[in-house]
Amino acid sequence: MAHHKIASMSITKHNWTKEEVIEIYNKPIMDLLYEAASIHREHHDPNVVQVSTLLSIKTGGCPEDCGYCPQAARYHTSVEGNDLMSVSQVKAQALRAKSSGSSRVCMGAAWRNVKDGPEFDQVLEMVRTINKLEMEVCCTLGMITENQAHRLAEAGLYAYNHNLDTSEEYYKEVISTRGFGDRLQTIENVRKTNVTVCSGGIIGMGESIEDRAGMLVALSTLNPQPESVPINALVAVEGTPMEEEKPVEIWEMIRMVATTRIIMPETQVRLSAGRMNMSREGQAMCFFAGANSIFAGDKLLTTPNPDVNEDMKMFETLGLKPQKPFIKVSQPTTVEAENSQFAPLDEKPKWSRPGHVIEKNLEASGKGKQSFNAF
Ligand code: SAM
Ligand code: DTB
Ligand code: SF4
Repeated sequence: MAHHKIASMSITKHNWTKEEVIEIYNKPIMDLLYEAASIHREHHDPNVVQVSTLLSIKTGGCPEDCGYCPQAARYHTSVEGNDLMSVSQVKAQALRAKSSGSSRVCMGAAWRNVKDGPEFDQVLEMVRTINKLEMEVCCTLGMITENQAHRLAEAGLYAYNHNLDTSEEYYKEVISTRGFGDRLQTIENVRKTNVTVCSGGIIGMGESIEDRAGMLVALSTLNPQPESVPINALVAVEGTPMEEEKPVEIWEMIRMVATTRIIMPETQVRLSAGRMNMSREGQAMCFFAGANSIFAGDKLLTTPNPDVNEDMKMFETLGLKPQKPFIKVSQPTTVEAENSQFAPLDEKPKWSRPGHVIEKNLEASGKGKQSFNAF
């Protein structure tokens, strides 16, 4: 049996085409689920699900115009901005997350990109602190340079999250303040270190199946493929340009998860934002289709998420076990600030600013409303 299992191991393919991915996505559900579940159990324990806790260490006031995001300063959402959290606050939250079964803390900051200075130094200290708690540490801080990636790696960062979010074509309809190429560049910068890459996207933003496939092609042709791929269903937040988008159907989520699993067999596929709208049965189908990670805790970054006790009850019902930390990749060593090999370079990287007009974004922003009225 064991021999058979090894002989049938699918080899990771890095040249998926959009047509091939669309064909997989559109398979009859029974065939799609069977194929995805089979590949899933060749590469992972199907009864183990990794649990991450999100922590918004710097909320709101972001200068970008991402059409889905409640934290963009230009949209009128109910998100209240906060300054960077203290290291001791972060430590307390990480300990809470650990005791509720999380193996990873993912710290998010509403930044366009990281700037060298006291705030980044404070984030590095948060990374050191959480790594010393024997938890995997992930950060999502916007664009970073190679030097900043090395400094995060030295502090003991396990993963860096930077989503492609959608296809290169549809990206232009969602964000005008940076380009798709900037995302790829940051992922490349992370790849120069031992930090693992977490990159995925959002469905339900009005994109086509072709766009979903395009995003998956962009992710799966990265070599190596990202160690984790979050699949988010849009949380349509009032005040954002996407406030009126219809919630995605559970079948779309199942298809997206299954397709991701088939084309990226080794990756941890994370069932991310949008679980508030999913039944347990729907989520179970996603786990069967190859999702093997979730965000736990009653809040994502700014929007609600299922209660962690309810999630643990669901795990019990389904016979799922939370994954222990450092199973896939060993724990990084933390280098203290005073022993760092990488001094800040105070670079001024040339991230792009396409600046094209996205009507929906303009209308939703305060400025847009004023100029709209002026006509
Ligand atoms: N500012 C950094 C950046 O954009 O990379 C990090 C934080 S940002 C909030 C991280 C990710 O959250 C985005 O790339 C997007 O995939 C996801 N996200 C933001 N708002 C969302 C929403 N309303 N629904 C689903 N996912 C969302
Ligand atoms: C990811 O792919 N999803 C998370 C995490 N990475 C940073 C964020 C989801 C945010 C949902 C909207 C909110 O709560 O603000
Ligand atoms: Fe800012 Fe990130 Fe939100 Fe875009 S997704 S507005 S960069 S916090």
